[in-house]
Amino acid sequence: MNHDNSRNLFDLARKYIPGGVNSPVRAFKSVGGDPLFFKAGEGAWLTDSDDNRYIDYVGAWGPLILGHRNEKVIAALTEQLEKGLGYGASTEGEVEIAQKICELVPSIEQVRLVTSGTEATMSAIRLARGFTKRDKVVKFEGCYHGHVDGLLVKAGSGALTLGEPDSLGVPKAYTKLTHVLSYNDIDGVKEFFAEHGDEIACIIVEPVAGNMNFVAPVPGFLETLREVCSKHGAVLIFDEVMTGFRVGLGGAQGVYGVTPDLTTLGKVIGGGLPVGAFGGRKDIMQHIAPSGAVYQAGTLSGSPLAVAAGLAMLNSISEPGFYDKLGSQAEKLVTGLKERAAAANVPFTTNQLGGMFGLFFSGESQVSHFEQVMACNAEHFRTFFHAMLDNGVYLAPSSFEAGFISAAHGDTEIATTLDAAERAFAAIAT
Ligand code: KE4
Repeated sequence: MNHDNSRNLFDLARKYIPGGVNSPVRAFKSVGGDPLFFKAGEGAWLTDSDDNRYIDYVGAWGPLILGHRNEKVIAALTEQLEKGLGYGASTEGEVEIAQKICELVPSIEQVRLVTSGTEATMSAIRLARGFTKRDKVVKFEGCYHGHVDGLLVKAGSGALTLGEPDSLGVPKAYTKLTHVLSYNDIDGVKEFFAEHGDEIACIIVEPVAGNMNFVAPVPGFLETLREVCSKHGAVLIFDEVMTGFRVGLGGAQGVYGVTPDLTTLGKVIGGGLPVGAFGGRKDIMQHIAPSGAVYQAGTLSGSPLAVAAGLAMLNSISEPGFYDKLGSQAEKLVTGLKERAAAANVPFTTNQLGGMFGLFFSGESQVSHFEQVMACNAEHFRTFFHAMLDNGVYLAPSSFEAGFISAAHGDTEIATTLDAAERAFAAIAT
């Protein structure tokens, strides 16, 4: 495949944009080589700047659950464009999407729209601190909640689990208020809360972790988080920016039957445009300005264009059978991949839930902990990633990211992907 235009664009981009990208994961750092520049998407397909075409399993990192340029989303945007781009004032669409979100996610009694997942998680944590009048928060190693200062921490040493800054520019004063526990470590959570529970404002967790590849909660893990938060008066925040409307219509909380106090959303609810949201128990949300004393604001919050796209998407995914079909296509994909890896004698396993999946070059039968993710064969992933790219399949350019399928991924796309995978696994086996 010819990538001259992407390469020339990347050279120019690095002159004007740090690292040549507007978000680090796009730079192909962990897979090597220069990043691709794309110019169009249609259904399950992407076209890059050299007119190469790929079946897309990134889907703009989750939002495009209907595929690129879904006709209903485009129609809704076109209609709104005739009326204007935004007014800096309330619109009927904002009420409609708020009502729709509250109907689809019963734990959300009130919701505030923002313009990114980071803004949603940052605001939810400020709200939890304001509501509980406590400062300390708990997160889990391997979970990512956006580039919120206090959450850019790596697991501290020792039992105190105090967070160490994981980025320059983050004051230690911020991260020492963040405790980092191990995902799926039920006993560790119980021990920590037995000692510190009454100091904790909130737990923030990805109910299905999609930023350490794809790791599902083990039975009892989410239930334990619910128990310790209820017992100690801490707020349980499910960060469903990625899993919301992705793993099921009611999100991960609907799949696992565990009710958080607050939920953060993003990606799918914007239909591909900039939207985030946080919402939950009305007695907590009431503390958000202007009804309460926890300040939060945003110029483009509730943008009519983003709301129009989000509403069209939410209405489409609410149709009966949508997730049955999405999940069965994803299952076909991961089952076929495992079969081809086995045929090539390549150690490989997968996780999958709804329209989200994880690929692991690991001999483990099941990957459920951060340590297992870290032990995967990075070299095999890199070889696989580039072989798939050369065969017209675009996977997330990092072995720590989840994959996403859309309603536009039909049997043809799955079959073409599996043919490419057969060649890619062979490239590893040699
Ligand atoms: P944004 O601020 O990027 O919209 O959302 C942050 C965020 C919050 N919570 C979860 C669970 C998330 O997955 C994210 C962002 N996800 C990444 C993909 N792993 C976005 C891709 C990127 O950083 O470019």
